[in-house]
Amino acid sequence: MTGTPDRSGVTGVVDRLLAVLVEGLPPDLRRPFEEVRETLHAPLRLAVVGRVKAGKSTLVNALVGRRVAPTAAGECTQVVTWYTYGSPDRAEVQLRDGTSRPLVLENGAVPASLDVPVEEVRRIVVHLQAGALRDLTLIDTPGLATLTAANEEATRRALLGDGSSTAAAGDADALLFAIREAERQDDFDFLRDFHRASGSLSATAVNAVCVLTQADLFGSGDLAGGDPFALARGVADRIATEHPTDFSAVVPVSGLLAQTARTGLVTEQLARTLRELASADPVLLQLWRQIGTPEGIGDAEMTGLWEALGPYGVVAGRSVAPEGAAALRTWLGSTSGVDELDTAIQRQLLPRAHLIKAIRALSVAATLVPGLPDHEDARARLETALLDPALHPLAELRALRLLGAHAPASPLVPRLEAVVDDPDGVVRGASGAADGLRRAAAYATGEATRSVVPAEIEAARVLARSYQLLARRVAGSPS
Ligand SMILES: Nc1nc2c(ncn2[C@@H]2O[C@H](COP(=O)(O)OP(=O)(O)O)[C@@H](O)[C@H]2O)c(=O)[nH]1
Ligand SMILES: [Mg+2]
Repeated sequence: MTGTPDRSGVTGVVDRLLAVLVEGLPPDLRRPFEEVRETLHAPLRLAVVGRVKAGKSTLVNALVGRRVAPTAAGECTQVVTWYTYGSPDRAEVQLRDGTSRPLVLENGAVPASLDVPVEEVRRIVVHLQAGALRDLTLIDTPGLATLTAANEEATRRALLGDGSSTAAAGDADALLFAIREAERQDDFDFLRDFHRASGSLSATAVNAVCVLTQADLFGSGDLAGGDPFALARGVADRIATEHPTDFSAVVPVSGLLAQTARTGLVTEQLARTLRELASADPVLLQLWRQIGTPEGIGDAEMTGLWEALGPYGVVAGRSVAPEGAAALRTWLGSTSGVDELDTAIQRQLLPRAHLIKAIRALSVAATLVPGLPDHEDARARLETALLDPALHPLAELRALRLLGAHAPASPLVPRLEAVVDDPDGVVRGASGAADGLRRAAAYATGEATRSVVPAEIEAARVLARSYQLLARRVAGSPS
């Protein structure tokens, strides 16, 4: 994944503001501000949330490109775990008392159980030299509605903060919502609870993507009911229609197939085994545990194949297997939906990472300011700073969020998205550059008077200012 540099200047402005606010203060008052300043320059923290066994850890492995998170049929992610870029590969357990101790990875993976009581653990941090983590820190969670209260509590604290002011906005910048079809109604109850509990961090189309997990298992388990991915797509489209304001995208994904594709499990040997099943009857294939493996294939081989690919992957993958392991990997990446999920993350979350982080930093700062000795002065400085034109992209993102909530079909949505995500492209596309941008500003101002929807009026005003600021930038630049 490639990061998008912050060309807007927002990060710098917020960073300087936070530094100025605590000038001359004692270290204990400065520390929380300094912590939040660091987050401005760190990769986006993307938390995977959802019910236990939704397939979160499997998805994390697929996105990281390694089988590093423990996955199991039972509940096994016990504590919140951060996967972050770093070299050499190593892990540590951070305890609630502020200390930390090294954690030995077992065959490159986080052990499924720890030698410390989970209540004492704040989080595990795993540093990996994995390209996918250069722009993202992935946070795996035990999941809400877990079997044990302690695990659920850990998830809530990680996402929603533990009540202390620094953690008030929680640890995550953005969310992947993992929803499993089999528990659909429950999952939406969960989403509602999450919204209620998370306040400012609620999932919105600006910072959340929904993943419909285990897409390979949709429909009837025997594959007689049709293509599970097509069924999953139908459900995903319906969720997207029903929740336009919650998610910027709803993507059906088979974490299992994605994990297999991306963690080196697709070998030529696996492709060969699959090829040998070419003529087997799909229905009998799925009964192999009861009636035995097809001729020439051992139990262990078949078990390995089944664990890596599941029934759909085995049956459908046979047509690709003759082309070899590389083709099978490509097919799995695309069929599993993980390529599409990557695209959603890269197009919808990463380009906005600096804005999402800045908004979060400012809201944390706002909660910290009342605790400062000179808080009247600090508040005034914070409010003045918010008027800086360099922070206009934050107003754009807020307007986009509002528009998403109240007028998702507005023609202003794509235009706001363009100024948020690709201001340079907007400048290039404006015929006559500065003049073109000024005309666009005038048009947007007109829209503000034509519309009767408050969110749209606000968006049009914000957009007019965006074009004006871009026009000023173009007119003022030397070229
Ligand atoms: N067939 C299939 N099984 C999956 C998929 N994702 C996860 N699983 C299985 O579901 C179980 C729970 O997965 P896990 O990732 O540990 O769930 P978590 O509790 O949400 O982290 C494991 O046995 C996985 O192998 C998937 O996409 N397809
Ligand atoms: Mg897990």
